[in-house]
Amino acid sequence: MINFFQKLGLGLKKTSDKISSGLKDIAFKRHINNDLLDELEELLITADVGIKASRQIIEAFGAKKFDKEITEIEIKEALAAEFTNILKPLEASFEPDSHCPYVVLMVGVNGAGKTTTIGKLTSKLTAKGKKVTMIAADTFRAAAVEQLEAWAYQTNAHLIKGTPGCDSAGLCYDGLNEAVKRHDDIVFIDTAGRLQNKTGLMDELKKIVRVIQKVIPSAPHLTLLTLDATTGQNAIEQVEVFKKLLDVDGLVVTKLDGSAKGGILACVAMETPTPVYFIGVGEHTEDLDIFKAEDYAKNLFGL
Ligand SMILES: Nc1nc2c(ncn2[C@@H]2O[C@H](COP(=O)(O)OP(=O)(O)OP(=O)(O)O)[C@@H](O)[C@H]2O)c(=O)[nH]1
Ligand SMILES: [Mg+2]
Repeated sequence: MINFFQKLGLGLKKTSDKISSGLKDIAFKRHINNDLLDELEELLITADVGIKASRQIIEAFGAKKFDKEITEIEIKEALAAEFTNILKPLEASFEPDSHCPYVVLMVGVNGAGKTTTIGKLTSKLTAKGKKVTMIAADTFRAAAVEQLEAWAYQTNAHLIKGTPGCDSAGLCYDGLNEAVKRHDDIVFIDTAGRLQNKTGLMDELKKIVRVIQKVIPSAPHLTLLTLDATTGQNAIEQVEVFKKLLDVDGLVVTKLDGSAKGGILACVAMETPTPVYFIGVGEHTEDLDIFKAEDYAKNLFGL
């Protein structure tokens, strides 16, 4: 069975292939001069690394390697090292402590991967003996509740669901009280997907936060914003809008498999630095893992 590093490599292959074929065209056995640095910067921009991050990476690279003759593999290694420096501050560790329960609020736009991420995380946690409750706060769509219910069944988690169309904040209030009584370790609140420009639904999130604080004043202990990596630059706007509304503690970046936009995390680091708790490279439990800057950067450059 392949490990997560290899999966990440396969997932980021579209991006790394793009970078590799671009490098082949421009950089084989050449002296590092200003023209080459410009070409490398453009190549990074086309991989969604973003203008600021691309410039910073190329400046740092140029400062060390200017006027040297360098092979393609050395270029990749040097660029990956600079990329790691940019991404390193985004690393985060998920340590649900003994808040009894530790409450995780999952937010994000439609289809980003919120429910799936909750399912994958729960699967890992219940396997370690943790008691998990999931609250199906997406009360609009029956299919949304069924989807979470399937994960709850599969992972031995407790599910709290309401009647169709019921008030999601009220459901969170009741569900959290129940989880406290059950002495659960962790509660995941699965919210409905909401586009960042729909104010009604966005306000509802604030209401959920106010209501759960009536049960546990320190909750939510972790607010995670799920981003779909295939959305590219629009992800930056999503982070900014959700941050204005909520105390977003960190990100989950999904669908890094099949995305040619693997450079997007560098943009996040430069434009709106936010810790990345997990990355997803597929639909199954083993396709989610913590974010490691160096592994990510190496895979991005096909190393
Ligand atoms: N390839 C791939 N698919 C993923 C990943 N994460 C989630 N998905 C798929 O993306 C689709 C949407 O995921 P959901 O978890 O339902 O997304 P959501 O944010 O809960 O969506 P809404 O509740 O509709 O807002 C599902 O088909 C998932 O299986 C990933 O890392 N890679
Ligand atoms: Mg969902």
